[in-house]
Parts: sequence; structure tokens; C-alpha cells
Amino acid sequence: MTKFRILLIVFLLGCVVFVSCERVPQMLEPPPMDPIDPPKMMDPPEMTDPVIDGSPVVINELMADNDNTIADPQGDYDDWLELHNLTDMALPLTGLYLSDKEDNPTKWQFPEGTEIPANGYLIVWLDEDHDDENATEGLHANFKLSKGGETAMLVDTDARGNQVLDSITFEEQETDVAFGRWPNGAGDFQVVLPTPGEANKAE
Ligand SMILES: [Ca+2]
Ligand SMILES: [Ca+2]
Ligand SMILES: [Ca+2]
Repeated sequence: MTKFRILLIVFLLGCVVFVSCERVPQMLEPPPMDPIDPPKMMDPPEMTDPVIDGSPVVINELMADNDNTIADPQGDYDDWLELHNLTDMALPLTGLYLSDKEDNPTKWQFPEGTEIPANGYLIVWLDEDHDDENATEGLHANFKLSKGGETAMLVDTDARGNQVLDSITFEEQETDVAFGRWPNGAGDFQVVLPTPGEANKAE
């Protein structure tokens, strides 16, 4: 009788283990998952106008046909362009470029040591005069501005990828008439009183 009970208990235990083992794989299976949304692409970053937005220095005024408004340090009445520093810090311009050709944005490079004063102005003579380019007085670029209209561009350094910092496309210009931002430093270009090296004044 005792032997029979032991056998019965062993048999029952065996059944319990067998059933448990059968169930384990089912229990290990992961529960069915809800379908997941496919990963979403990140929204592209908001594009901002690369021109002028954020540029600390802007093209502020230009004269494409200077007959008797202002002479360069060598005494020539040449085309000129005024840059304006919008910040409270003097900024180095070394390595930046000016150009009048969109397909050649690195046409003329600011020489070593060029700086624009805090909130200040800087005149570049656009005289295409190679003697003047080597002159110690004044900045002289290797192109002129066309009276018939064209584009002038301020372009960042090679290291920063030559991004266009500011550009102005102008139509035909009158002799000794200045074209500049109004309000000074921030507004659109319009005919202004010639104020090379100073804040622009409305005509
Ligand atoms: Ca000209
Ligand atoms: Ca000159
Ligand atoms: Ca001015």
C-alpha cells in the first residue's frame, strides 16, 4: 500500500512537471504587439534667408558712378561701397570677400588685418586699379560697379564655406547718386543722400 502511494505521488508529480514544461514555451512567447507607427522622418530645419539674416556686417550704401562726390586717398573719383557693422564689437573682415559676380563670389578678398569698428563703417573703393590695390591707404577692390546695374555681394571666408552674407542687386544708377539702406543698416535699398563712412540719411 505504501509503495503504491509513493508510485502514485511520483506519477502525479511527473504529470505536473510534464504539463508545466508544455506551458513554459507558451509563457515565454512575447505577447502580440500592437502595430507600431513607422519611425517618422525628422522635420527639416526651418530655412532662413541666408542673406542678411544674422549677418553682423551688411552692405549699407554704394555709388556706381562717382563723378565728384568723394575722392579716394589717391585723388580718384571711383565707385565705392560702404559696409556697416551692426554689432557693438569691432569685427575682423580678414578673409571675407566682395564680388560683383554670382558665379565668382570670391573675386576680391579683404587683406590681412582688415577690421570694421564697433557699430562703424568701412569704405571699399571699387576702382579695379592695381596700383591702388597695392596702396597703403584705403581698401581697393579689383572690380568696379556697373552704372547699368548689377549685383554686389559680401561673402564669408573659405573656412566658413563662402556663404553669401549680404547681397544687393541694383538697377541703373544716376551719376553721383547714392543707393543705400533706409532706415540705416536695416531697411531696403533706395536712393539716399551720399554719406560715405557715416550713417545713411534719407534723401
Ligand atoms: Ca562704375
Ligand atoms: Ca582709385
Ligand atoms: Ca552711409
